[in-house]
Amino acid sequence: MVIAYIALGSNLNQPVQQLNAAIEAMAVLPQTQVLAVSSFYRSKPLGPQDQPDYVNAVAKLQTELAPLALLDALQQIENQQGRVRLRHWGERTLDLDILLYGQRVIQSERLTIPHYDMRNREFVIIPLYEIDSDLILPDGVKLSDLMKNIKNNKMTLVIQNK
Ligand code: ROI
Repeated sequence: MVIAYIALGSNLNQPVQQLNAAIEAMAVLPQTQVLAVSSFYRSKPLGPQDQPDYVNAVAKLQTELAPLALLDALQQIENQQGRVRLRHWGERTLDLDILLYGQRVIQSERLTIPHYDMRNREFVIIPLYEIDSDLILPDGVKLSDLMKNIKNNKMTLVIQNK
């Protein structure tokens, strides 16, 4: 059993419903339980600004799926929900990114864990901190220290404390 954290993001086709459907789909994955889900936050796009705001959240899973099996399962959920990606760093119906997989560090063709940019993204750090304020990354960095680096949180709450 491993604890994995998944970042959810959407800015197309009713983002709140996209996230809720993704959480329901993760809850019925084999050998997997959803232990917690953060609040939903509205965030300004990282990338081109001429796209809608995002809704972001983080889910905490307990799973027996191996990292690549979990990735396959998450990509299947993205595809089931009619994933559209219109351009690089552009709008998308659903993104499910593995942020952390236990304390594992993985660098392979398909997977980089921890997520390469998670520590710079307030729409990841803030919901993650809401779920597990005492989390420590595999390199020893404390999530609480990453929280201190967030200068002004520009996000707004969409749905509190799912
Ligand atoms: N920007 C925000 N605010 N939230 C996201 O989930 C998100 N996802 C992305 C890019 C295009 C980098 N920008 C984002 O993939």
